[in-house]
Amino acid sequence: MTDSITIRRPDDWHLHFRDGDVMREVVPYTARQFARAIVMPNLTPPVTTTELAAAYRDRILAAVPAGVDFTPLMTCYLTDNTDADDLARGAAKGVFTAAKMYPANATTNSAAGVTNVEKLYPVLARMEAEDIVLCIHGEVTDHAIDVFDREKEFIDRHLRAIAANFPKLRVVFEHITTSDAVDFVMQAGPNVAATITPQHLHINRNAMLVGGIQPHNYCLPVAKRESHRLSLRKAATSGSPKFFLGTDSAPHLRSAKESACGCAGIFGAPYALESYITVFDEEGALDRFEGFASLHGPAFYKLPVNEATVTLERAELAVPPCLHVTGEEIVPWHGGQTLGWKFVG
Ligand code: OTD
Ligand code: ZN
Ligand code: ZN
Repeated sequence: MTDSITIRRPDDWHLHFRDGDVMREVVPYTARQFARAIVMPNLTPPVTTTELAAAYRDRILAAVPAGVDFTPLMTCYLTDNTDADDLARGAAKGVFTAAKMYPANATTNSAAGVTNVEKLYPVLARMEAEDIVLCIHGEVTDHAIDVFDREKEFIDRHLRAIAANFPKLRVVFEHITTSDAVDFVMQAGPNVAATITPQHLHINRNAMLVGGIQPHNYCLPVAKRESHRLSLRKAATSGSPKFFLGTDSAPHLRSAKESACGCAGIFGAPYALESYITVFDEEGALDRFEGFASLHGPAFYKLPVNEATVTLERAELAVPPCLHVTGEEIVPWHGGQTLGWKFVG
């Protein structure tokens, strides 16, 4: 039995840091385990310009603990009014690593997202020409569509067309939750990839709805039925370079989650690697963990792999039931559970 594993230092290809005091307190959790992270731009107001992204990047860098090597990779929040020239300039200057498309109102702080995907086509054409990565929250927001079907519907209504119209555009289908998404990504060209969160590998929708409502298992896109979870586990542990790590860590205080209208989002950053490696261990795929965590993402983003390494050991890890951010309680992913792997450093 493998009791210890050392891999190149991983990156988190989908993450929410927020801003201000919360950001300052959550950055160290990510910087402890990851060398880089794709930072989502869904602040209020959203990060829509090179100038806003550069300033946000500086605030994040100021929150990285001394002596820790961590690089935030910034994204541009696409809207109906995105200035493609500014996006291209920001990408050329190295401020933007990608641009993020949210259908308006698909998830937390996405009200300024695009109201019509096709209207964004001129911007997508420019991104294809400049080789800028497009990250997509792939769910339709049509109220007539059942929340459990919104990802599949997005593929059928929009994603197939985007892939067909922009055959060279690099697209990351973020936080996929269905076998439909796995199938779509598998049959698409090498320019289409996906991130997978730890929660969607661990839980199905029962974890949210059985035995009382479980707000700490609620995130968007919502967890689906078991067959989808199994398909995600197969994809993540398959060794295919099309799938890589993206926690979608999205911190909300306990009070905001345990509410009559609880916020969507799971704070996965603190024990992210322990969570993912548990899945690879259960699937007998520890030899494929490094690819998913540390190699496939850089290859897709055309960035160098990290030179440093991290080690995880087989050991009991009691995840605290709650942590504190800005003096308030926040429940981490796996809070109160015991895991069988520990991040050593
Ligand atoms: N999902 N919560 C958030 C974002 C993600 O769709 C996402 O990327 C958030 O709180 O920012 C969530 O459930
Ligand atoms: Zn999203
Ligand atoms: Zn997210």
